[in-house]
Amino acid sequence: MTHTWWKESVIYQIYPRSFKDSNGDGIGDLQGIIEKLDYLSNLGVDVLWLSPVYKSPNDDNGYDISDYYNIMKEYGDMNDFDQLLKGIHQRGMRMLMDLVVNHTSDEHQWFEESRKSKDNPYRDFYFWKPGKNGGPPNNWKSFFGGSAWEYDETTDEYYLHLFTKKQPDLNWENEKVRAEVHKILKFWLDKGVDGFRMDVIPCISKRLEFEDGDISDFGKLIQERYSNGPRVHEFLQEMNKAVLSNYDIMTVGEGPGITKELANLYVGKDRGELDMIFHFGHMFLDHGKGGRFDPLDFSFQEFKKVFAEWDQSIGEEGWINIFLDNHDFPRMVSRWGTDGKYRVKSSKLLAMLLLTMRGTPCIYQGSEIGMTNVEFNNIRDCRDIETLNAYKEHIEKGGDSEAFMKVHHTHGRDNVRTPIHWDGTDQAGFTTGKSWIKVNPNYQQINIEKALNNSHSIYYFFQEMLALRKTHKTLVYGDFKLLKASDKQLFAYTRKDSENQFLVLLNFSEERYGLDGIVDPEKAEIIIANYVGCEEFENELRGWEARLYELNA
Ligand code: ISL
Ligand code: CA
Repeated sequence: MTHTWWKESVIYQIYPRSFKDSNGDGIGDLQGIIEKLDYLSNLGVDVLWLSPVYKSPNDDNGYDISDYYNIMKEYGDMNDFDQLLKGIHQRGMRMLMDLVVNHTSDEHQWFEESRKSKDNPYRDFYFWKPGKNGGPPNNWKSFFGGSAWEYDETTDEYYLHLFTKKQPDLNWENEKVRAEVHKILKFWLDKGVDGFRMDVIPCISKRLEFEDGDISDFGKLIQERYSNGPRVHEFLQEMNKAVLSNYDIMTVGEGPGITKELANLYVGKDRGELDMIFHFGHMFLDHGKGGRFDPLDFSFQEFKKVFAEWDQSIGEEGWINIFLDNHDFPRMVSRWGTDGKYRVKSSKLLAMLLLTMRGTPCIYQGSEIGMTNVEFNNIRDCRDIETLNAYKEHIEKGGDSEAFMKVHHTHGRDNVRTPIHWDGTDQAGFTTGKSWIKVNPNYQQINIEKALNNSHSIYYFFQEMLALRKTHKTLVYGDFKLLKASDKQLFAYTRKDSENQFLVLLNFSEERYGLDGIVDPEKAEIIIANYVGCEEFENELRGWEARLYELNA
């Protein structure tokens, strides 16, 4: 397998709005990130991915861009950006920008022109259609509730928006649109950024028949109607050839709707498209037909199977990301671990999982100290447009508020968007003012200052795991083999290449787990574990215990 810096890197995702506020307005900003660069560099991550920092009216917290060449006022200006980029590079790290080009804001100048008249030169930058039988052109639903079409009086037509109505979809069929996207890429790459995370990239090519879909199953709708459209590979290859291939960068596609069977079409080494994708195999496991607010049970075996099957499908051909949470999903410890008594142990266990699989791992801000989901008792405390829309729909259908808030607590996006806990002072040290979204009340117990003062903290476990991944390239490139696939408690696998072999044992339970026949103490040496003092071999794993062994043949 070819070795590259982007396979050997670990990404850290920053959600700028909630990372660190430098000027007391309650909103995180670029100077706030600059203040904390040493913290990030000491953790040992290589690449910082910034969720969008471009000018935006913030209907979807920056995922609705109104000017791709300017910085959001609340975050600072281009000088701050240049300073940030320089600070990142000075510390030997790299920066990934978030590229959101499936749609723009409705306040982008292109859309403002486009909606003016049917013959406006920008009309074809978006999808406009006449209504059908007094309603929208088809039955497509937006990711965030309601129809994916919005009626616009000025020209008596509907425009397409797969996300909110303030996020109209760009028409990639129009080569002027593609040329504009190439120009944006070039602008930021020439500034020196090191790559892009591309938002909902499989959705850029639309199925122009605009056929009705099966809206009773949202996952299916994404796959059959929204993702992997007929020209997506052509568009990506064109973009790669025209711009990306001229730079030594890293490109990461966000891939809702990309199945493991299709993945190598995007990331196969000879395809000339993307370097890697975030897949949603595990992230959608507990989403029912109605999406995230229609939760489903799933088994631990299914969870393990996702990783094993994806690894197999990608093989030596392509590359993927490994992630357990991000700004769109609940906190990893609350979701896959447990945020009660075993919070610290299970956070470390998940850190081991994240950092010992094949793929480029991505750590979401705050998870390195085991931040948890947040109890929002009142919808008035919620900020996410997806949540607000879903709540409204739920209540209109006669649903009960408490029931919704319960699901929100385990599935809503605001869980991961509250401020980072820098210390135990008021507002968790995030701001000297008042935060734009509530602070998780557990900030006195869980915060970075405390973590840095405790050598057994989750933070230092991450740091150690990151260092191990740097030292042992087998953990990056080695073959992944799942053991005991049907076991209901143990996640076990080996990573192996011609140089070395590692065994990872993760006990996903409070119950003990016997290791007879699994490890031969004569042939296995513990490299790191999440219980202190388990250097001496013990033939069972304790609650949420995680061990990494080096095996000698
Ligand atoms: O979270 C999802 C659905 O509830 C995912 O299906 C989907 O990947 C996600 O909504 C797409 O995410 C990206 O694009 C959105 C933005 O709101 C997200 O924050 C971003 O990550 C629109 O730009
Ligand atoms: Ca600020």
